[in-house]
Amino acid sequence: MVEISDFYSETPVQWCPGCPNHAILTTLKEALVELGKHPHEICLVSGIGQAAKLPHYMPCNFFNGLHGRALPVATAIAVAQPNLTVIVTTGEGDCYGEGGNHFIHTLRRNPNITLFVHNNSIYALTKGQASPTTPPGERRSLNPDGVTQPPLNSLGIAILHRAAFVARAFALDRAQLKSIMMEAIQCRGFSYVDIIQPCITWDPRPLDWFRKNVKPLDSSHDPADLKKALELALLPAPPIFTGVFFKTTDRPVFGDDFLMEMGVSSLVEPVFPSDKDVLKILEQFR
Ligand SMILES: Cc1ncc(C[n+]2csc(CCOP(=O)(O)OP(=O)(O)O)c2C)c(N)n1
Repeated sequence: MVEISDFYSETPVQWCPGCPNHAILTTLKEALVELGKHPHEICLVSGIGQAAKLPHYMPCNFFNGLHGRALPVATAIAVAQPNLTVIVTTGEGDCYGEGGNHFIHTLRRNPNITLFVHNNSIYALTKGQASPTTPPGERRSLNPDGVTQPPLNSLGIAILHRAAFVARAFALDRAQLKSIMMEAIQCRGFSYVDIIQPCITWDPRPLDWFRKNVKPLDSSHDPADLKKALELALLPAPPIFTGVFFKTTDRPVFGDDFLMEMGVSSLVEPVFPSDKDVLKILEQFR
């Protein structure tokens, strides 16, 4: 049986005390425990940013690469070893800005991976520049007169491309976040969750602004209804709606055909080196 202590890591967490990223980290661990996933069954993939540091704080397999480039790496890992649960953690700058091209093409491909975007509408690691989701009029360090361009409608784009699972959650609603995370991880195909993660250091809006303006979708919403999901995603914010917007199982999963043609279930075998071997490998980098 897997326990929350199996996900304990000694690496000191670098986020500000009180940052909602801590809630996302704890909730992800709880979701994985509840799903019975062991750390060695998981591969976390990230790019660069505060959000992208999350894999450092979990003792799972992980790949931390270039800014914006997590999705193609994750796609390759999922195809090469379909038995791994592949999860991408990223910021909205990393995913919709630097990695915007990969976001779009991953939607087209529909690989069996889960994407969690910590959306704080700010480039937090580099100290407060506007990001692709900063609301118009908001002042950021390089936009002292306020942002003039409209934010990217990432949920709208994902629904339009019929991603397997499209949802938005709120880092401070941990019960809803956990249930959405569990559903996303269990869903086969590309599961995408935009997580509202207010930045307590650089965002001029206080946490209470988010508590007031983030609202769950009406429980009558049917995620199979693409047209309604798109309508909801196109509504002007605030309020910022959370919940499962769209779900479908009718698209082929990227890599399935290829593996079937090759007559194999994975391209690589998992290797479990002993603790002693791992320490020997790590010694080279000290
Ligand atoms: C190619 C490249 N461009 C820019 C940077 C500088 N940079 C590092 S992190 C970052 C912003 C990350 O923002 P986001 O993804 O929103 O994550 P957050 O820090 O807010 O969690 C930027 C611009 C970089 N490292 N590489």
